[in-house]
Amino acid sequence: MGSPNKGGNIPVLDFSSASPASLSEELFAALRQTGFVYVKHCGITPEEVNCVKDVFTKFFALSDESKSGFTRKEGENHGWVPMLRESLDPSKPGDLKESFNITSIYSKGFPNDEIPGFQETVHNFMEKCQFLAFQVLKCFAYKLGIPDDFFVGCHHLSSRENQTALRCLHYPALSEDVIIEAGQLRCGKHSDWGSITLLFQDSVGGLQVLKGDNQWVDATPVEDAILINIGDMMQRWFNKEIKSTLHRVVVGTDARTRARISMAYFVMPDDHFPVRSLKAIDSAPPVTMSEYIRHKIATTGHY
Ligand SMILES: O=C(O)CCC(=O)C(=O)O
Repeated sequence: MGSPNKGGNIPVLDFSSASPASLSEELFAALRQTGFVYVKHCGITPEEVNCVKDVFTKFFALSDESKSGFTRKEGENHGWVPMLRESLDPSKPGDLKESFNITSIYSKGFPNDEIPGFQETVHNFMEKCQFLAFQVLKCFAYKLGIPDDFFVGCHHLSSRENQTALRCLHYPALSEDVIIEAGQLRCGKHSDWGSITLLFQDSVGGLQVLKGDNQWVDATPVEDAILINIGDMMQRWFNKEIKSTLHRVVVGTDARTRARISMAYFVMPDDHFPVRSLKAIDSAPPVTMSEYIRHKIATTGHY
């Protein structure tokens, strides 16, 4: 089992030292605790992470006028989402963040003129994420004793019938003229909707996870480690044996002086694949990712 300490409240696993069978057991045991696990040496290097972070940082440094040419369109997920536009927890004021979502490398709207190599850099990174995601999905199949490729076979991550997305979030340092309202967050509390999420944080911190005892605990960043968490669909496949945990990003005491950047690769099953529990017969009825996204948009008011 990985070290329970270095990630604070979240276990840390080393992917390099484990056989597929032990990796599957360790991953599952770690995820049972909070639905989150840090992984190290998992095939994506810190240099590769920095390279893609760099092109997103350049994008966020453009003027709002330049960025507005890439604004996310109604009914789509791809594109730029300005500060305060979303409140992932609809009961709170707008989130103090901006983001750039990439739904597919074939989407239209990449700032390649402003930032040469943007699309290619993002594409290469998404391929790396896809490889890691498949490795993790195979571990889950192993754990359930079903064919290795069961989950991989319903995650055609580069297809137009699949909503898997890379989202870079920028939490800018908040100048004095930005009023921080009572209860306002960097990113409101929510669970992720898909199968799993790969999260790349920097060293600033602010991410919190809701534990079983209803306490918010810090997901303290671990150097060169990637955070993996369970989404609502994987929770359903496992009949809640592993949880899709609520999480949020709070406004840190240094928010006026320090910016934060994170990147989340949201892995989703194919739009029309019926997701039902693989553990029990009498569970909730199957749901497809596209039905679930429609339901979430209707109930939360945003994509
Ligand atoms: O920025 C983070 O650390 C978390 C972002 C997140 O939870 C999300 O975009 O769903």
